[in-house]
Amino acid sequence: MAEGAAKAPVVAEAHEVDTYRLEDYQKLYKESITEPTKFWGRLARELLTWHKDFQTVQSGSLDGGDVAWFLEGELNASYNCVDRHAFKDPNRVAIIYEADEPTDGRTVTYGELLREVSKVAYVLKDMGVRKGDTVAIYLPMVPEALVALLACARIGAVHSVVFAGFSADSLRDRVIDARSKVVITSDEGKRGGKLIGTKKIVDEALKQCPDVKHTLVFKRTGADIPMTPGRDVWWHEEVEKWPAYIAPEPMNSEDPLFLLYTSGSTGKPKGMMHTTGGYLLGAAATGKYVFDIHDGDRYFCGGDVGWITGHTYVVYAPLLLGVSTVVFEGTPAYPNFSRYWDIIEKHKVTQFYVAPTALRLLKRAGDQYVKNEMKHLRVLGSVGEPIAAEVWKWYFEVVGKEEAQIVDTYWQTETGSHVITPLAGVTPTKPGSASLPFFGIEPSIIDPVSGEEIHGNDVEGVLAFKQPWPSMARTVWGAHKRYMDTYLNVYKGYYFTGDGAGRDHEGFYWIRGRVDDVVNVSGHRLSTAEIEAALIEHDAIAEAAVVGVADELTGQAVNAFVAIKDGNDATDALRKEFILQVRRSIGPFAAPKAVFIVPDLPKTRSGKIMRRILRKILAGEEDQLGDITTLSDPSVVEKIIAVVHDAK
Ligand code: 6R9
Repeated sequence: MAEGAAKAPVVAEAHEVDTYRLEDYQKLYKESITEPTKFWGRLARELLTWHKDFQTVQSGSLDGGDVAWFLEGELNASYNCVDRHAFKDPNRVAIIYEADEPTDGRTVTYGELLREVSKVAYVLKDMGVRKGDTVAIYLPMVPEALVALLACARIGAVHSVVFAGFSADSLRDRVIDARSKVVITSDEGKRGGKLIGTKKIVDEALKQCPDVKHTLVFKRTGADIPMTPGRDVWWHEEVEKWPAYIAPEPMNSEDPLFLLYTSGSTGKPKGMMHTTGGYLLGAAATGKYVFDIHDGDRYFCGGDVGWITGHTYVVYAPLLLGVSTVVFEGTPAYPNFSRYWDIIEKHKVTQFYVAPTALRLLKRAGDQYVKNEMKHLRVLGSVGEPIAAEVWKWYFEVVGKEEAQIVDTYWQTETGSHVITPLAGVTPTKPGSASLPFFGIEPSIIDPVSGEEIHGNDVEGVLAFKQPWPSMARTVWGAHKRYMDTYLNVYKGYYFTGDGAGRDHEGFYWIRGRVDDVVNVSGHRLSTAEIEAALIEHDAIAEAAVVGVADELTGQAVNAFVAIKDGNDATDALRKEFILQVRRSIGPFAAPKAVFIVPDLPKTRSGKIMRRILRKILAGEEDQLGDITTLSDPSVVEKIIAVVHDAK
């Protein structure tokens, strides 16, 4: 179906689905649900190269939490992403590096990538990294970030990327939880014309990580930075020592490929574990069918390698399919608001993938920045948060000139790859709907009150999946019970997404957003509990409650309510300190947009904070607070309303 795909009509208003164009999808989808073994077995052999073929396509169940795919099969992720393309065509461009300064970029061919990955793999081995060990990666968006991931995969090490916007404390927690003994980083980063002290943050974090024996430091800017003797070594000096080819380690399909920490409703971030065969298949299959990736394409995903979008759609999907992937170090606003469009024009980009938050910013900046023709664009993807209909239309009309297909892709760190999404050129689209399930995904809408599945169309509830799929995360690192309790024990026999959703009269899905205490700021997933924990580390804070509020630019914004200890005054200086506390503890992207210092928080008699009341007050719906008589002190509500009004 991806071959010679017919352009699907764009449906601005709900109307009857054109069944003819959907026929291929529907046939394959049906097979993927009724005969998953046949479907995925075929695709796994078509899209991946196996060192040893598998016998058992799938075993285990959602119920048991023991899902496994392609059991006896052996393969290597770096072989699949690099070697097989390098052998065929070493001069093909693998990475198009767009540096922060538009003039500083370069390209890396598949042949060069193989050499660099092999050398770094040797360096890691020399540092004592063995199959199954985790390696922490704290790097900006440079080609070496991809090299680092693939070098780990080559020797069977498990990469654990930490987004380089995270604070020293967050990095420390992740290094300790994953028990990483090696950290790969850079001297500095460069983003939007500003320098970031990457290595400084690592040094700070490692003060409390005695088990880290080695750090490998990529020289990005050449800044004068301290190197700890015996621990820190330079990337460029180490790679010179080793040969340009090392054989890839054959890995079992179910061996872990990586950990990626994500926020949930409870305090501590979870290290989601993805395995090799199933994850790679999800990446390759969605790259092929959703993005319609073909040989010779130049593909650009604006996500950061520190998040799942960067893992699956900057690194794995495009490289598995042997095309060129753009690695963009900068921001959409530097040197001006045309940056994305200039990159697309310059490299004749065929697929572009970004979060709605960036689109909102660029739409607001004005259409005059989108002067480029961008005539090679075929697919425009959206990810990370719901895309409002007017932003969707702007993307389609102004960026895509009504020629490119919009794919609003819904998925999660836990799902590994797209789960509800249109297939470019195949699925008719409705602005604001992620449309239909990807192959192998059997969505269910569940009534959160009764816990029962709601059948039929025109229904609302929470979103769950009824069947295991290859790229689902297998566990939370070192905490399988937490994995079961968060995803598989909520509704027995289902995977629970944590999102609310509706299924319309044509069976299209509309994602409504999180139903737990997760907020989505600029497509970044944050836990309110985690931000609250950061706030109460401050000496002056007695209690804190964090809620997400709708924000025109960032989708949601973090607002914090804090009760301060006696002897402190509610000053602007103190509010600033609280914001700084969150920046230091988690990272700048988690900083509250507003901090309200209140005499007390609305709590039930059992002490549970009623965040619902805070949300209503912020939304100006003070007349719809519902029953507040269950509060231990209903009079706090008036006082909180007064504080919020004063601030506005
Ligand atoms: C890929 C990614 C996952 C959460 C998810 C949902 C939200 C992602 C979306 C979307 C509406 C879309 N989300 N894609 N909501 N429409 N197309 O973002 O992973 O960081 O784990 O976040 O993001 O709420 O549950 P992750």
